[in-house]
Amino acid sequence: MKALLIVDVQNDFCPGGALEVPDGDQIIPVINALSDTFDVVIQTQDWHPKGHSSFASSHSGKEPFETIEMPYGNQVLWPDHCVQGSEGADFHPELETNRCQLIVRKGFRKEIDSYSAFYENDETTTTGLTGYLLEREIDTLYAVGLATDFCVKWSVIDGIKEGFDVFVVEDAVKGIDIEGSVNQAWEEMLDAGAEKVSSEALLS
Ligand code: VGL
Ligand code: ZN
Repeated sequence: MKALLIVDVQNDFCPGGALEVPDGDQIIPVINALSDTFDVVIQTQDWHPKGHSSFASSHSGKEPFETIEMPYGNQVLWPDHCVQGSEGADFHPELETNRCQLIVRKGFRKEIDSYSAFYENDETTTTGLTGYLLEREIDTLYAVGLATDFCVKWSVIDGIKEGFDVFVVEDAVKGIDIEGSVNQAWEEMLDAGAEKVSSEALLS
């Protein structure tokens, strides 16, 4: 059984949002077309409390996109984004969400960021997604959404580590791209065992 995993298609990651991914909204029609063809659709939602430790504003003297050392390792600092209950945290209004069966919220612990749909950035704290997928007898994931170089990448790599077959739909993901991080993300995902696929191949 296969599932479509839609990562973080939220206002703050789309043009005009607090942490906008260039052209992030352009993938939405592709995702909507794909989601019609899947029996299981799962979404993730970045969902941070105010003052989250991944926000540059929580660290004096730090600017967005600088990095700091956290107890669990290196962490990029971000503009405040996807604050719980804010409009920026809402799914983009053009995203078709009615067929979604599960929403995995992540990043809700103040002290740990969480890029992946499976594990927080300490690579130990689970979101519970593996258990859900196993109980629903899902063995194959098709990953789409934002951002290629952060939440998509980590979800894909963790999904493979958890034993799932993972396809990444190349024209249904977009990245932030900090110093070549999108190309690097593709290399890491493919090295980990992900497969690249086009929406055209899936829809035909
Ligand atoms: C994301 C940075 C911070 C993402 C979330 O969805 O890729 N990136 N929080
Ligand atoms: Zn975030």
